[in-house]
Amino acid sequence: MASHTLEQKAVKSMKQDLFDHPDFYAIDSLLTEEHKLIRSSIRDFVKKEISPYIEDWAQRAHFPYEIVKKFGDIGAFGPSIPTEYGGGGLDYISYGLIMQEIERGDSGMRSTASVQGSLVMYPIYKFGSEAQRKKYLPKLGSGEWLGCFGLTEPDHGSNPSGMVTNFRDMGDHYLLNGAKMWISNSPKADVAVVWAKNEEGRIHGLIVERGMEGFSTPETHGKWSLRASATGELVFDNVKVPKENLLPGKSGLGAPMMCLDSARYGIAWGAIGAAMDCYDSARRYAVERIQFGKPIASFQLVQKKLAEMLTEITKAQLLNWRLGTLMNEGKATTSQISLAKRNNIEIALDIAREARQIHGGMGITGEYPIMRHMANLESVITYEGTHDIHLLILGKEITGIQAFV
Ligand code: TGC
Ligand code: FAD
Repeated sequence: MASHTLEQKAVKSMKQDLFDHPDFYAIDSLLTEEHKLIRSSIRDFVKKEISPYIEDWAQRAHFPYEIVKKFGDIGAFGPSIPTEYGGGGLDYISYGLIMQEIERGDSGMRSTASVQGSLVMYPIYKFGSEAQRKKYLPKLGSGEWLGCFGLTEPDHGSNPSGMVTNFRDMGDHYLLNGAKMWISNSPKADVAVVWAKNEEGRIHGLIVERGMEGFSTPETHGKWSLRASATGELVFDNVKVPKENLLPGKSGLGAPMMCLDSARYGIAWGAIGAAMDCYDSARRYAVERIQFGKPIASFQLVQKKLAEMLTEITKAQLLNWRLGTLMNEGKATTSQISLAKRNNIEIALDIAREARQIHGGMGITGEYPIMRHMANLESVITYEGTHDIHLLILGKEITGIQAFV
């Protein structure tokens, strides 16, 4: 195979996704039968509905909108939200495994799922009124509607508490003004959970619906990363938001930060999915590719790369499993989640870079998933809190001193 032409390789990679996960420390024995069943059903879905098409979508910067309904059908949206509200009613290990498998396919696809579940359904479930839960959650859970989460602004990324998007109480409605930037799903979203300040400067969540006058969602073009995910802005020009669209359950920065805890947890698992795909591809390629009359896998320097990849993946799998058990017990802290997100994305990026080396020139092509994962991970290491912000969250935990300002 490794001496085939580019065209032959393209045909082969389009047809076959042979991925299997490494389980060097028998972590599967810590999972329940239900966990394994969920993982294998999502993996089958990814092999059938994502792997054959993802290179083409990414090359064309195309967001496959039809995937939204399909994700709804397989329970990828809001796995840990109760079933009566359109979620999966599953535990956090299941949620993690779902994110891992989807990101194994593509980080942009996982973005679509984790934004919908952790950043749109979760705040409506956690802070919404019963009427809001009933109106929005079933449609979001089934994929009939797509949602997005607006926290970041052009001038306030790492420091969301400085946001300037604001709303005024006009008696029978709120008047919303401002803009959000870098918003996953926004160009196609039916609803947006938007974080804005009231007249007193207190942050609240508002549900803004497509079609409200003065609300637009321009798409962001020219990304080299997450090319199969739709990213855009949210622009509010005197948008009249009905009063019943304010999330009543919690205000202050703590509300969006709680959503981020859930999403960052999912990303910690997702990143390992991307890392495992790179490792799996590199291992297969190394065994098949002949140079100097031998498989390149027989050279010590190649074995070193593979051994180090497996070591880091195994450590990250253990980290995720333990964090998942803490999440299930309601004991996981923000800084524990930061540690896992930070570590797992860093090692996933390192693994993608090493896997790229093992694939030689082929590693830069779309015939293998490596460059796509690597470019995607450059967004994943920045969104939901940059690598350095997570380090500072850990620094504050260790020292009791915050070093953000
Ligand atoms: P700080 O003073 O630390 O806290 C302000 C208030 O918030 C409370 N709080 C939390 N509450 C619950 N859970 C948490 N995890 C919380 N973190 C903070 C805190 O107790 C305090 O409450 P109160 O009542 O005392 O006022 O806030 P700070 O302004 O110093 O900022 C801290 C910092 C820098 C760590 C935080 O702002 C941060 O994490 N910045 C990064 C921003 C970020 O992650 N943005 C993500 C945008 S969404 C996104 O990227 C989606 S991509 C999705 C995809 O496509 O997959
Ligand atoms: P900045 O905050 O300007 O940071 C730039 C650099 O400065 C970073 O290296 C950072 O670590 C460093 N820095 C900043 N402050 C400090 C400090 N105090 N100490 C040390 N270093 C510091 N946001 C949403 O709300 N919803 C979404 O759906 C969403 N999706 C996204 C999708 C993509 C593809 C991308 C790229 C981003 C998305 N984001 C989203 C935004 C994302 O959360 C922000 O990009 C991120 O929080 C960083 O903000 P920033 O880009 O403004 O960088």
